[in-house]
Amino acid sequence: MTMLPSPRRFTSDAATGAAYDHGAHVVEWTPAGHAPVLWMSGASRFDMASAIRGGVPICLPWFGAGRSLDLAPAHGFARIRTWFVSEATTTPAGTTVRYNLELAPSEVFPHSLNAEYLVVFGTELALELTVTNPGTDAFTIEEALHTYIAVGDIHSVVVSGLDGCAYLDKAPEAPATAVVQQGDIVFTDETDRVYSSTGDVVITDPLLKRRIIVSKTNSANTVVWNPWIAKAAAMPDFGDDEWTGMLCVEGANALGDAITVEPGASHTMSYRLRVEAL
Ligand code: TA6
Repeated sequence: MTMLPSPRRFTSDAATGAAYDHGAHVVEWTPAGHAPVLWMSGASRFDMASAIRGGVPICLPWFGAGRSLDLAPAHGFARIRTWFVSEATTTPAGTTVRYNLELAPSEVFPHSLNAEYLVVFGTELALELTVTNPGTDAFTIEEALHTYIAVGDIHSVVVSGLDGCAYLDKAPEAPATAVVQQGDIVFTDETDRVYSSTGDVVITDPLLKRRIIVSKTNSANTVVWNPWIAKAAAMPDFGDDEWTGMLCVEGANALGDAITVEPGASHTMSYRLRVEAL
């Protein structure tokens, strides 16, 4: 098993941050005056064959097992490939890192795909994923910035901004058809939902005395996930008791909102985090 080299670490007046070239995987963002915003598992693997557990995994060119429900690796290749850093500049306002990836055609995804990922570690965390089709045939992708947020205790967290939005519930024994969110989200069991939503989402965390605002562009879906007890215990790279300290709120284009990219065209999805003290 080939272990990963150390991550790139960045410090500016605005924030500190860190990312691995493996998966262009952001693993830390701490804006000045706040506690770390991203969650990392203490059981994460750091080898070339595995996805890192926590931070911001990039799901591409499919989400989960894909729309056909039979694709592997889970969440696609991007998070287990080494990305190339084409720019890394720091000013007092923050650090900008530009990652690039060229995916060659494969049996499971028979298209060349180029991706560029812009990360700004500033007073906000700004992420921008651009997918370009260099080939001669259109292709369809799913994508997600699968962000793990650190929370004080999931039992006291409230998520607002999704009231009235339809969602597909992927939790065990959930209905196969979409349901509509009623009010804010509170967490009492495994929660795994793909919402149809383009708007901002607010994560209110009374224990850490902060709210985190998630903003997106060109993202039709917001995914909300906490594995709860049984699923946390079933994941070898996730500590059995870690589920209370994390929540995924992801910007995505998945399932029926997959994106078709014409030859020579590009699609850019953006995702931003902002922290406010309560
Ligand atoms: O985004 C939520 C989800 O699709 C869950 O169903 C769960 O599988 C999670 O992603 C983590 O997936 P991973 O392949 O990283 O273990």
